[in-house]
Amino acid sequence: MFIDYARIKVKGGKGGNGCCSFRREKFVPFGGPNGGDGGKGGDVIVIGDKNLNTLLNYKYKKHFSGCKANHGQGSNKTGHSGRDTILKVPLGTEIFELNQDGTRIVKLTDISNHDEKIVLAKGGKGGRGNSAFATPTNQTPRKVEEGLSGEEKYLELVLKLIADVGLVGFPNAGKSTLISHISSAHPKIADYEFTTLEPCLGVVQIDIKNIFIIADIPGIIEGAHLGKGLGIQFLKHIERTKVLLFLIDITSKNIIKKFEILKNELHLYSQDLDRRKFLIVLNKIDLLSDNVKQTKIEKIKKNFPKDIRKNVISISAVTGENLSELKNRVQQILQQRD
Ligand SMILES: Nc1nc2c(ncn2[C@@H]2O[C@H](COP(=O)(O)OP(=O)(O)OP(=O)(O)O)[C@@H](O)[C@H]2O)c(=O)[nH]1
Ligand SMILES: [Mg+2]
Repeated sequence: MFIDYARIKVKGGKGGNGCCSFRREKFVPFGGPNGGDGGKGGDVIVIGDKNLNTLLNYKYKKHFSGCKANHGQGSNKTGHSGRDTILKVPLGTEIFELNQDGTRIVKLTDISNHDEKIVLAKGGKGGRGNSAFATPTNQTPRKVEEGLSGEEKYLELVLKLIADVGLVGFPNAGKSTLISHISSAHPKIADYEFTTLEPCLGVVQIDIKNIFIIADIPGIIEGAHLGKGLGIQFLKHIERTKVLLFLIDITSKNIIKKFEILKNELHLYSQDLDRRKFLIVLNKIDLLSDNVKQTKIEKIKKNFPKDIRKNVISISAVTGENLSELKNRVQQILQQRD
């Protein structure tokens, strides 16, 4: 199950108490204090894991605590520290600290690398044992400290997948077919709308040195920003991309309008996304007969404003026609300096 949002509570483990003890040995009368300090409570630590792609681990279990530390012991033995609790999250997870009422206070981190980690809630310090309180005037202190409680935080986890290229299009345009042909991904493909219900990433291999990651998301329709269809909730997964591919079925009516609708839905979601580099990919050219194919493609291209005409490319995700050219053009854009 793909989960891209979770709210959890984290708490560091409690520190161990300091120990009150005195050295008691044969022939050593009045042995001094030897109560050790309590150990430190375990931290709650988040760590990025490239093998994960969902926050499912945080859908049901919501509370995570570091382990309690052991108390100090006689003979100046410090208690064992509590074990840390490790929370693994997929790359692209943003973590916000929340007030108790659920409003955001601050962004704590944005985990984008494998093994990247930060402490979310520190474990409590151990209390000092009585040997720490011995002074020249009080050589038999009975004072000890209690271990401190760990930090406690309410957190929001938001996953925004990390990909280089995002696929945007109406349902049925062939987005999943395309990603399954050019990458390692195998999403469900079917001849009905909203086949794709959750985002999917695929790795596209250009050559030995060059790869890029492409994201397939559920289809967008007019009014998606108002919640129509599956809404625009999935657009966050293409927010971090560098290039967008607007995929449009070449046999559909009013292609320019379709492109404008898609652009507008993106614009209403985020102006930043609206400014992203893009290609307009006309798909399903295998459905056009050979004698009209080229003229139709040229005619459609001409209908686009001059400045974006050069961004139009036509392909067939099913037969593979022009897919190498598409991959190369994407790669060229990715290599451009911003
Ligand atoms: N003839 C032809 N059919 C295609 C092509 N690409 C996709 N299709 C068909 O179009 C239908 C929809 O394909 P999908 O890849 O599921 O479309 P999608 O854009 O992912 O759709 P949603 O997940 O609903 O948004 C399927 O029946 C595909 O076989 C193409 O290049 N040529
Ligand atoms: Mg799909």
